[in-house]
Amino acid sequence: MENERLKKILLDLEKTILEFMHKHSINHDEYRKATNLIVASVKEGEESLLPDVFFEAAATNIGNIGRKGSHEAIEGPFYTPGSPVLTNPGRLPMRQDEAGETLFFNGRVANMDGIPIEGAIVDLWHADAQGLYSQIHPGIPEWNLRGRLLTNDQGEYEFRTILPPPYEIPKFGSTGKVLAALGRHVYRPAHLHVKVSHADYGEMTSQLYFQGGEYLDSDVANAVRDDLMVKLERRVEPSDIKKRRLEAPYFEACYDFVLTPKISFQPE
Ligand code: MBD
Ligand code: FE
Repeated sequence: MENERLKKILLDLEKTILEFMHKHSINHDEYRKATNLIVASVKEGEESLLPDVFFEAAATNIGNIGRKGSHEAIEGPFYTPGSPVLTNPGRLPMRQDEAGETLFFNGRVANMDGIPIEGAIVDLWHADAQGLYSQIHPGIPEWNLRGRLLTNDQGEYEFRTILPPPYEIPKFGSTGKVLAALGRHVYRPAHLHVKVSHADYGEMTSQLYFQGGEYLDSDVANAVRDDLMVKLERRVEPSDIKKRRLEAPYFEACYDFVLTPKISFQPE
């Protein structure tokens, strides 16, 4: 079955690319430039970034058609499994002097009947205040701003972290060169990446954006959806600040996840 689908898709892909080449009279010089760009993207470590910027959102949108739980979002190129397991509420691993404003990210995981799911794993990762990801960009502690925790018996989770800025795609790598040729900017709006899983439910990948943020209308990866927006609440009340044992105002953002039952889905 799977091999039949694979064969059908590969044949159509080959046909589509050949038609495209004839349509645009792609000569050998241009062909080699294109294959060299792909080779260069691998050398630069952009082999996931390049396709993800252009095509991952389409795959995710197709997967969301008819989905009953919370909509999924692109994983992006920078997920690494096996991050530290934290207590709940927990604080993402960060440097002593980690730059950025404090953010509490919390919410609830429930099933489609609204019943809270205890023991769901919430796996969070995001960029630091410079827009850089640990394990991808050099000089950052291994698990910086990456961590997992388990929901409590109310299905609730809470992370303490810092507010990430918009993400800037490297301008001089292969991905940046293609974007420059297209006349596009290289930014993604600020976002949090998250995966939610539980043995009895289907794993989901999400990504959350902050209402009012920059580049929401022009995400270079075209992956923003209304149902992935969170409101960033700025807490300035002294009583709130004291309750959190902080010295300065902080941000809070909330998002609830709905998981779907585990089913094995076979595409045609
Ligand atoms: C990211 O952080 C990201 O999520 C995507 C899709 C592309 C580049 C960087
Ligand atoms: Fe990202």
